[in-house]
Amino acid sequence: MPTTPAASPETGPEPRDRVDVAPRQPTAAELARAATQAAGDLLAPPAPVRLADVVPAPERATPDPAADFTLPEDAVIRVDADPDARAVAEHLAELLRPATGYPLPVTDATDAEPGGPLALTLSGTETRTDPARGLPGDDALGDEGYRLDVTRAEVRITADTAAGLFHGVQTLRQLLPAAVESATAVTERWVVPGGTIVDRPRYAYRGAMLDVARHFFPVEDVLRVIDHLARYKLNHLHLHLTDDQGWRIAVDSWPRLATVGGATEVGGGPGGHYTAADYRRIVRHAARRHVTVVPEIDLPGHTNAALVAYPELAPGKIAPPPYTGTEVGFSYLDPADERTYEFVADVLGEVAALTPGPWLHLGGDEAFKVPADTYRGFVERAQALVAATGKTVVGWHQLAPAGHADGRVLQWWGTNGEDPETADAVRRGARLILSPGNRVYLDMKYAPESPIGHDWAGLIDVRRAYDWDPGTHLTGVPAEAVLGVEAPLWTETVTTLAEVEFMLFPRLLAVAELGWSPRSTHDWAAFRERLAGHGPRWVTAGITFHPSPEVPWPTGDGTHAATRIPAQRPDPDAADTPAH
Ligand code: NGO
Repeated sequence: MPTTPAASPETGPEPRDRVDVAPRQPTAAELARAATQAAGDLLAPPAPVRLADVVPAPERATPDPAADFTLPEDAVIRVDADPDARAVAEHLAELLRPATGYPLPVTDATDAEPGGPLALTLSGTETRTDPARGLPGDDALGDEGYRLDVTRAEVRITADTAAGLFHGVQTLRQLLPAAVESATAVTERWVVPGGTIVDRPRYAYRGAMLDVARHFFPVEDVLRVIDHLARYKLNHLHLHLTDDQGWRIAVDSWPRLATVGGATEVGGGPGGHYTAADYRRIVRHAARRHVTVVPEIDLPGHTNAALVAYPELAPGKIAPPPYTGTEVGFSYLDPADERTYEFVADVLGEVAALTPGPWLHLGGDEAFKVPADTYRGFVERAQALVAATGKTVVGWHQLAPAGHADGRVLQWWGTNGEDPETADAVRRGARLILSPGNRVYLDMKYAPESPIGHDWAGLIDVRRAYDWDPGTHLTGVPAEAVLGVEAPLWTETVTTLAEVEFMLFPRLLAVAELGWSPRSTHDWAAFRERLAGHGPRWVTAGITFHPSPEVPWPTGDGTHAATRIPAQRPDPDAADTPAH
């Protein structure tokens, strides 16, 4: 029986509630019912959208109330003759066709035919910067920026890149009435508020993580999560692919990882894994939405599932029993055996070959049973193996004491903003992704009565997730070292897509705004107002969410829903399916 680990100095408080599975989890049906109940109050006809209502807040929005645009039924989408821009135009058409019922053909901007009123234009000025560093010059739109001009005659999105056009399309989507989220045609005046937006991100890295190891989520669920990220201009999906409870990615050279190591999950369910074709599908879907997949192979700890499949990798060469609980820190690969490094090289090589993005995440957290020197030696070899694949290392901040590897990025998940080892690694060249556990760990409960989630890093409702600054969060780390932010969703207590959405929404938007919007726009009172307008959109799109009492959701009678909706939680006595 594994023992409860002691907290390491940099991980903050003892993670007490990780010892047991949450006492009782709501079923998806319960969560959906709770959300729908709340949604009833939100389904009031929403007020007309204003240009400044966008989440994440744009860098600059200049409304022109005299210039509102109404989408005509015969609208045509005009786009430059560039395949990536064309793909964005097709995406826009796919977003608008179901609710409007309009045909919305996509045409080449150079066609002789007179153009339609929706135009996507590549500006042709290459003003890109290194995506990993800072903003472009004052007037440049850069790698992901865009300009949106709405006049009575047309809506035009201009960008230097297809990614910029894509983000502009997400803004346009939010400026249309909430009914645009309907899967079937509705009668509506499709008005876009007039004016101009000029917008670009604060950080190059804006992400969320899905733990598919504690509970396995099928490909379709992952695709939907990618759609959620893309809506709010998040551009990285980190997949936590391996852990004690399951190995989720097929590796040809070590086939039992998936077939044996993948056949378990928390609570004893059947688990599952992605074939190479599944994983490619995820990566392709993400790429089309300008989202980069960051695969994580968690090493050297969190490896029980791998050891079950290949006992030769275990210290003592004895197969451990499969693990379906939620303790951490007990398993590790044998760092003294050369076979371990062959294994690591094979796995990283295959995963890198399947991954078009630049990153490979090595994990590195909570290897409590590996002595510090041995751990450092292991990490340095693993970092070199990542470099040999041509990728750049990302790892949890426990990697900090190891030697610097070119470009390496540490992911901070502590809870107190003080970590001299991480600050030192930054001085030696590391950059940081910020995921403070007490701010953006989306597996934390919203409130004591939240039906699922942990609370070892505290309770996190929307304001707590929003009200901090990634640029100044860690003592001794200069703002330039911050590559961005990421919200991890660990899934010890999360078992279905509805539960995933319940934990993402609305906090995901707080993280999206911290990652994208200039600090000058940071304002809780304004954010909660803008956020409120998204409730009706999620209801229309069928997205489950937590109707936080901190947000003034719109209601039909003009009062704030938050004053009338009690804490929304499923009624445990009303279960129509058995608890897990
Ligand atoms: C920790 C731990 C994970 C847990 C998570 C739960 C990190 C980086 N390692 O975060 O294994 O699932 O907390 O909140």
